[in-house]
Amino acid sequence: VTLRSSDSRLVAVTRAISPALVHCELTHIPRQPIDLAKARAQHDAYEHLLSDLGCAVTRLPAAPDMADGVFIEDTAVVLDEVAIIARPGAVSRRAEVAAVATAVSQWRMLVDIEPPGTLDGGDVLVVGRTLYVGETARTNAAGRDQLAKATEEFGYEVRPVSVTDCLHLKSAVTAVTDETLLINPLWVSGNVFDGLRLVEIDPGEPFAANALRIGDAVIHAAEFPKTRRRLEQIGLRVYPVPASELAKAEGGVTCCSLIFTAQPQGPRP
Ligand code: CIR
Repeated sequence: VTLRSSDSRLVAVTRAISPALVHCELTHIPRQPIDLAKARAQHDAYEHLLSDLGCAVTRLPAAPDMADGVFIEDTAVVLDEVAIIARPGAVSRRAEVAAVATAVSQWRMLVDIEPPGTLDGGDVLVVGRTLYVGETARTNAAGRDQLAKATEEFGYEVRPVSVTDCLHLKSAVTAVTDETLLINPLWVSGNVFDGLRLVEIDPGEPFAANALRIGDAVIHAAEFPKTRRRLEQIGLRVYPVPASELAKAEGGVTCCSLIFTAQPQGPRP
């Protein structure tokens, strides 16, 4: 794996799986039994892969009363210059942010999303200086406006994106290179992403649009081999990880980490 020089010291913050995971929030899928031991083994393998791909992994402890705490992506948006501490749309998840804010404050200046704003990190897709933000039940207009205000001085622009039939924007579309998105066109329209190359998921694998890019490697759930082949066909190096158990909690591979450069960067000249 070749990491771009700006990525040369990547941090991945993760959070251990809570024993309460079986009581997680569910919106679009029915509740199924989750094998906690298997979920933990899959999560461990995911962390090992992050480490093998060059990330320094910091794992926060689980909180027994925070069922969805493992889905740490939703609690913050960490940019090169600043970290936005989210205010999750699900009330049950609001307590998750405190420990994440404390951890991330080692690396970044923090800005909090305040009421009445709500924002889930899973709704924010960063492509260069564009922040595509899902219009979902979890992220409202006030949350998007606060994100825009906190980041405009660094040259970012927020673009709202409508999303249907899935939880978060990044359930429907993620970036696999600087200029390529992996997309489920049934859940989000590709029209918003002008100038970017779109790779569609295999239609038989609706949850396959969630991929996690680390440098020029792509982490992808092992349950979606047909979509994986599409990524390999355009020359990407895909690392499949078994992710079946957390998928039953409506989580994917991006959800389980916050990835950012160790060195904060100032505004561009
Ligand atoms: C929730 O509903 O909040 C969790 N059960 C799943 C969160 C998944 N996070 C993500 O897609 N970023």
